[in-house]
Amino acid sequence: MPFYLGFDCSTQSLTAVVIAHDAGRERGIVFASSLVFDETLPHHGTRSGVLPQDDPAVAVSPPLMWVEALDVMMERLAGSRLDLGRLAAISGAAQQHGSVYLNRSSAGILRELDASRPLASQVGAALSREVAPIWMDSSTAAYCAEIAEAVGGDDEMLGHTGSRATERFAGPQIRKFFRESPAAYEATAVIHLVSSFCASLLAGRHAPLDPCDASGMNLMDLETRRWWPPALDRTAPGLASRLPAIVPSCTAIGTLSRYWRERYRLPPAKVVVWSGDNPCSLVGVGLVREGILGVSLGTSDTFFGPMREPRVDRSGSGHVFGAPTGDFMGLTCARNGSLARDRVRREHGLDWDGFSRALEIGVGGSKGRILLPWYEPETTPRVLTPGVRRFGPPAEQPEDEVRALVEGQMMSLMLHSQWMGVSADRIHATGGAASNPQILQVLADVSGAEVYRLDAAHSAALGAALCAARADLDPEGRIGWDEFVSGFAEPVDASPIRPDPARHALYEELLKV
Ligand code: ADP
Ligand code: XUL
Repeated sequence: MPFYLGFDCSTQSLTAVVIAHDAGRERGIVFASSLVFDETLPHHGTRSGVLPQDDPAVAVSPPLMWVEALDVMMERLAGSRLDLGRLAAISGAAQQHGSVYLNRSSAGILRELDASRPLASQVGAALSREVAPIWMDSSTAAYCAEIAEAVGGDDEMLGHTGSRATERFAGPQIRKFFRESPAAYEATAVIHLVSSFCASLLAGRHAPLDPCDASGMNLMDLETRRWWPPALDRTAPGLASRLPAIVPSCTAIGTLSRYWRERYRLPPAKVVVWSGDNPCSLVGVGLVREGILGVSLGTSDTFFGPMREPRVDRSGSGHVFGAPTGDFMGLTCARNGSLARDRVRREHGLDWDGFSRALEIGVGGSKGRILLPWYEPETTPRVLTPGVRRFGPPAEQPEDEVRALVEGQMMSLMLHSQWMGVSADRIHATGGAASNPQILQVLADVSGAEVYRLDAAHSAALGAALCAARADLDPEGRIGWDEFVSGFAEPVDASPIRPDPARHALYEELLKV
């Protein structure tokens, strides 16, 4: 049976998942491994995957860290007991919105990668910018305003691209780079997202984007799934020639380049277009048609669901992206997710067990306390001036603070997802914090929905592996997605975490606050 490899190059870590899939009944995960950037590659100097900055609005990461991580992970795979001769196709998911800038020699460098030398030692010469602005960056508000005005207003931008001009999206980031570093922009030949950058490393040539990730740039027309010329023209001169092509999700774009085949004795597997982590998670948690919603409690907290037709968020904080199934997805993303929980946990000297116990002891509704943990500028709702906001009486015990925090996060996610217009009675939860049943109980109580936990660590990488399999086994899309993902994207526990009706009623009241 063939193997399919899916990566997830996220903010804090790189994950690889290999599945066995032959479109029949025999299927399963045969390998999974993660590396945390700060721990495995400390010489890049990142904290939680991001380079420390004085300005809280700026968030950048070193692309060479992702390059090196791919090399380390392939070495791990090659050293595993897997029969990699069966590897038929590879795809990946990556944190969305981050942009990588390459110079004119990059095409030649990618083509000629030398298998006897580490990848990062060769790819450095292909970059026209040492750092990549990532999704946590909120430094482009002025450029968002310029672009929105030039295309005819935020509604116009929203109607065409699925999002109003958004600080972390690649378009405004590209405008900032063009305006503040014109010479470096001039020296840039190709601008990738993290997804297409990683795919290029595998294929040994500049890889295209898929519509799901391209819709996180404020540059693509959602309806046509092509670049939208008015946005391109108003973002930066000569941008059209610097962007990759857009090809349908789950399509093969090349074969594994000589570098990987010689260095790790891998077969000439198909390289399949990569996508964003959220679109891949959609598939990885089994949300292939409307009706169920997903929550990913990773570095960011995101709430998402499939949509047949794009319904945009007129209030401006939600997004519509393409979905790997060819439909659409709605998404709300809160930046102060796991890192905020981590921070409150540490401030009270708790480990995760202690944090969970605090949630258990604390009173539902926290006696009217709400904590909105905007330690960093927040994406949803849009808050450019960071700072924690508190409502209700001051906390007396650590558990008051912990409950007020998690409740505040979950209520905010629900409130700012109402625009999707879907009432969920079932939520699939994933991401690092989904391993915590007490956090999921708060989610169930706030939303009133049954919460099913999915394999916490691997949903995006699994979704990517499923896209790789789809490209190889069923490129025409004859098999329904439900059937294609069944057996993989299944809840970990047979029974869900159920909402408590009394607490749900309490949160309905608190939501008004
Ligand atoms: P990403 O993919 O965005 O890098 P992950 O989905 O891997 O992030 O989630 C990582 C986060 O999971 C960590 O920042 C940590 O705060 C959180 N986490 C890990 N274990 C627990 C736990 N038991 N309870 C709550 N949060 C947890
Ligand atoms: C979504 C978003 C984040 C990143 C990081 O819009 O910014 O979820 O994809 O994982």
